[in-house]
Amino acid sequence: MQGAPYLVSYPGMIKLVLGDITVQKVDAIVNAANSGLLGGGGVDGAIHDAAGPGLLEECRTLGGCETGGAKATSGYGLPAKWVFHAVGPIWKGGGHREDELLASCYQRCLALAVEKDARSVAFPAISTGIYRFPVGRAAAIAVREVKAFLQGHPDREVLFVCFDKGTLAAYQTLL
Ligand code: AR6
Repeated sequence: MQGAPYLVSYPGMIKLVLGDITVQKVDAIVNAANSGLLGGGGVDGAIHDAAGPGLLEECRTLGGCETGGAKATSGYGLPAKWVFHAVGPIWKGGGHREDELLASCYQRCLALAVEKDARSVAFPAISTGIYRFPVGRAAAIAVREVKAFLQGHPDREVLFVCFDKGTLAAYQTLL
């Protein structure tokens, strides 16, 4: 499912990729985790499988993470040096601060990118799978937060890695 990336030059660089986040050659990949940070299904399961058992061992030391937050670990067997484990909100109809909490995930991950000096960061569409956040609405928040970040950090590169064509189309409409 790998495709050639769509490039959008903003102040920095935004790349839109159809494919698997675990194979991306970037400094950091973002995981759509849950508050336990001990693995799960979806992209979380794929990242743990690809990284190997060292990732879960380090996750056990983190003490979980609140919704809207993110914590960093090493990448272990992944091409990426870092994994930023973000905890997106579960969609409950939109009246439970879901937008704000999702925006916070992107902000926290981008702050971790600065802290760890990760020049390139790949995001999955956080919360849009098992957590059922509407894809178009989530993509709009993701693009807004990344563009705001790149204004102040034009030397960075951000990838949106879409696992299916519907998700890709949502980002393409916005970019
Ligand atoms: N690469 C890129 N994107 C992927 C991949 C992959 N290998 N696999 C799935 N996606 P989800 P959530 C896409 O469900 O909604 C877990 O159990 C997927 O198609 O992974 O935030 C956690 O432990 C969708 O577009 O995450 C939590 O309990 C996007 O990644 C819960 O799921 C996010 O889907 C988090 O749910």
